[in-house]
Amino acid sequence: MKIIHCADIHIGSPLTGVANSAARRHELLKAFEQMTNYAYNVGAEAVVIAGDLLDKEGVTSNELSSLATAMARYPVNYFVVAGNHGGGDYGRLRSLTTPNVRYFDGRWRSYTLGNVCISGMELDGNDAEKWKEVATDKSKYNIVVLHADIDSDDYGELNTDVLVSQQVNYVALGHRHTFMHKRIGKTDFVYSGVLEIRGFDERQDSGFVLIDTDSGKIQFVKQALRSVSDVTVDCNGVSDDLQLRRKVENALKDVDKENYINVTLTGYTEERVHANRIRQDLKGRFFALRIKDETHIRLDMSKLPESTLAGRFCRLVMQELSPEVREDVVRMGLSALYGEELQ
Ligand SMILES: [Mn+2]
Repeated sequence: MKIIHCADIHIGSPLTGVANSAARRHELLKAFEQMTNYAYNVGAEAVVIAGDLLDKEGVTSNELSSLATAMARYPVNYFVVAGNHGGGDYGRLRSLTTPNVRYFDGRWRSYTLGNVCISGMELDGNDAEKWKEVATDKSKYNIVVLHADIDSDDYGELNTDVLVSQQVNYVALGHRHTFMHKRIGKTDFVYSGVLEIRGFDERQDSGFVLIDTDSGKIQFVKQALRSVSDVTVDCNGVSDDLQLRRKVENALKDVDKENYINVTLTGYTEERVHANRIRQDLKGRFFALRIKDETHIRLDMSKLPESTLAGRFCRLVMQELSPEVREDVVRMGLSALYGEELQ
């Protein structure tokens, strides 16, 4: 039997600080819908969702209804653990979903689908007691669905010893946002990671896991509407902002404009350059663009005569300050002297 494991979808996330946040928020739903299409097309009988299907709060009725619509479309079973972001919104979701969607609660529950037994519960402060009553069926392939951290009890106790000794085959985990697979004894502990990244800070592959319970094969399936593209631009020898822009444009020629483009400027420039101006020039050409300036200035004293204020300032800095702080002081000092905005 084929089963899909996903988690950390965070529908309704406010995406504060993320470029095009409203469009992106809708794309989280699209990513979910795409996963349900995949599940049906690959012949999966169930999708287990190991927590954080919804974000903390503020999920709209439209989003909840959209989830219910996506899950009602095909004859596929869904098993949902809410996780540490659980709350009132799951009650609202529950009232909208069809009977093929089942929710775990504070006690162990098991569902049997053919030769597969799917168990799970919501972890809370009383986990030690609950771990005495793990529900599995040793005659079947056992999947346990939990939202927890494998290395700490901050989000509830994940008792790996009990799961291994109960010969659970697959532990479907949520909470960590990156795919991770760890085998202990004969038990596979797996984090699916996020279904879709939420912005620049998530640079890992997004997707879900396809489990084949007959062969025991576990496969991470990449799925991404957008991802982060890292581009490093070597700015050695650059003498002005137009040269810099040309370099950056050249480096971005082949990137997917629909991705999050993360540019880092490196090297020694001959003059101070202004990343913020390049950012302004390129505005609107990409779904989201970030430019980080890590260049250094090769300070050429012959271009800074002692007769000028800038020249005297730079000489003073070179004499008086340690190499570690010189560069920042020169950068800010010259900006101030030239009447520019400090960056
Ligand atoms: Mn999460």
